[in-house]
Amino acid sequence: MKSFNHTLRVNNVPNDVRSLLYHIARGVKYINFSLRAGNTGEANTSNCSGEDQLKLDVLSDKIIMNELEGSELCALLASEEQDDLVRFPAPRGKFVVAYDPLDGSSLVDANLTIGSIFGIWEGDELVGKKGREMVAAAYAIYGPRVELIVAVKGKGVMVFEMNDVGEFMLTKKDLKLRENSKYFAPGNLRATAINKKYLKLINDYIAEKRTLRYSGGMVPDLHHILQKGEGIFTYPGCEKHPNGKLRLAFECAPFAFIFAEAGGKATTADGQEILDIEITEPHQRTTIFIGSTGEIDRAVEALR
Ligand code: AHM
Repeated sequence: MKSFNHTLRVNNVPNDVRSLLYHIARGVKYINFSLRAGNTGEANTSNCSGEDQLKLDVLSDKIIMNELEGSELCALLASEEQDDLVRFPAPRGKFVVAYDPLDGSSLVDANLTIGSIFGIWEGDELVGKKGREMVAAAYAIYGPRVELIVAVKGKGVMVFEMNDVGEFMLTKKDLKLRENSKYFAPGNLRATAINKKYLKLINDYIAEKRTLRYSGGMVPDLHHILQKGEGIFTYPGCEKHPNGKLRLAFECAPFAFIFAEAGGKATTADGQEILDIEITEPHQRTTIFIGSTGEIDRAVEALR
């Protein structure tokens, strides 16, 4: 039997972490149903980053919020879609969850693959935490198939696929990244207009006849790297946005945790480990280079 719960139990995932992940899996299932229902219109609201929200952004956020609140395991929730943190009154749970309920929502109208991302810490504060202190992280990918990828500290990366009755079943475990790669996923290419070192790095990849894989969705782009076992995703800053676009708590830290469990690496464009950056503000942004270790070292060196 390779059901979600059973797999986590036989891998000695602590009961409370397992139960929290179970609620996340249920939320992912409901988000998938909403996506398939096809209500892709705008909500006529914007989030704290000033981005227009879709009805699906709002609905996905509500689904995850309800699931996590219902778990009675959380002290604090931070959503990419909400300005404020949600704090639960005592007696409260022991976990903090930071999540992006629908990453890549600008791709929804084009019917491209999108995802949800979750980072889990113990405690009752998010500010002051580092990615390295996470106990688990997960992401869901809503493609032709729905998959939930889970990393629990020290237990590697597991892939579950949703079956036709909505259960997540284990399909792969112990995903590992090779040191070098032929794939590259270059985000924020606008930066090459000014940053000639970034332009040279990209031109070098092209000259080396590497394979481009970039969809504009962080979840599918990073999932491609994990599934193939190799690759690099780059998102440096630019003049207007020196820290890039992607958020530390909701996107970069959870992925850095998952990639570290797979033997990969994630740094800023300056070479600082993403897992060592302290969260000073829930919506703070960071540049990110993430993927096969040898590729990250090379890219950081190229931009030095
Ligand atoms: P979102 O918060 O609007 O969903 O944006 C996040 C997405 C990531 O999934 C992706 O890696 C990035 O934005 C792509 O940015 P760009 O449009 O600059 O290529």
